[in-house]
Amino acid sequence: MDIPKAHLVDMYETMVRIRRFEERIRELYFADKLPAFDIAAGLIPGEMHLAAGQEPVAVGMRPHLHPGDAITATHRPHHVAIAQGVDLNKMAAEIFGRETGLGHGKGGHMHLFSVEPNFGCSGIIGEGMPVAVGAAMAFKARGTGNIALSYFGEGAANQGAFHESLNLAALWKLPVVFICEDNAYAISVPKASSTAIPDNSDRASAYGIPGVLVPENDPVAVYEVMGAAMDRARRGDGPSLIEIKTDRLWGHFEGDADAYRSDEFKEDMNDRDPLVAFGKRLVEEGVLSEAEQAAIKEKEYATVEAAIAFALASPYPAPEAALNHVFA
Ligand SMILES: Cc1ncc(C[n+]2csc(CCOP(=O)(O)OP(=O)(O)O)c2C)c(N)n1
Repeated sequence: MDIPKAHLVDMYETMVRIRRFEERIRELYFADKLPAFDIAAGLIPGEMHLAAGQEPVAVGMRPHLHPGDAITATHRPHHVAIAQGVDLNKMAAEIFGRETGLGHGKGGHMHLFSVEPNFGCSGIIGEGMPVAVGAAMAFKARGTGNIALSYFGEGAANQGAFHESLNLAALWKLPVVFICEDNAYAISVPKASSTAIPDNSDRASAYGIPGVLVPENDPVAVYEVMGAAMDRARRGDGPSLIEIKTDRLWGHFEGDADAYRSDEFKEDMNDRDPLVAFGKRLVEEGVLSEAEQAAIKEKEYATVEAAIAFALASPYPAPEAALNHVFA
């Protein structure tokens, strides 16, 4: 692997932090919703979309980011937000609906917004793409040298916003990279039932921009492809479209019976868990020993616990603050 060791270690640490965060959110989400699943009950009422398995798509871009770059993500946003370095304490507090959260506890897990770093996401599918185009337009006009990244699912790639965003970004040569996280299912709908071609990256040619397919759910492959696309955008050569074949290890939302995916599909998917695979590869290539990986886990688990403790110790917003920070 012709990649600086510091970048490999950083990607591994970030993958561990993301996975642990998702595991702990999952535990606490269910803690008081069972035995009969009650979506409105508990510490985190409402839906929860977790990204365990999709860590490579998020960490691969991380070493190439510059301060001031903007990212938009989706209703499944935690991995990307963590990889960009969004404050974990404030993010956890937002998920638990607390006053100390990124949005003072009013946005919840699908509506995480941060100014520094510049991150946003939305429960509206396809919403982030035009927003990233707008950010890229501002960067170009101001000559900041920054770029925008837009993450979206393969289901969202069939929205009109996808085509409109690619067209304008290509026409105006904007510094933006579109990243399709293809986890093969949009809720319960397999990609082959919604999309006429197997790879969204092929759609790039319709807009005269590069389209690159990353067939492996592997941080190193993502690192290389994202590095080239981000450099290209930063140089002023315009946008790219990347499609990464990834795996959503858990249900579409927590509580999803996930009966639309066969046992065989799920077994194969779990056998290729990217965190396990990357850990093994780092041992084999002499980058990080098992003992070093165990030490990383201990450190990252403590970071996640501290964020959750911060959130749970924080107050809920006061009822009289209900209309503060509401703009529409
Ligand atoms: C505009 C809009 N239409 C429909 C929905 C309902 N919805 C929520 S998630 C989802 C599927 C998204 O699939 P994909 O884009 O592949 O992302 P994934 O869930 O696989 O990460 C849909 C249709 C929505 N939130 N917004």
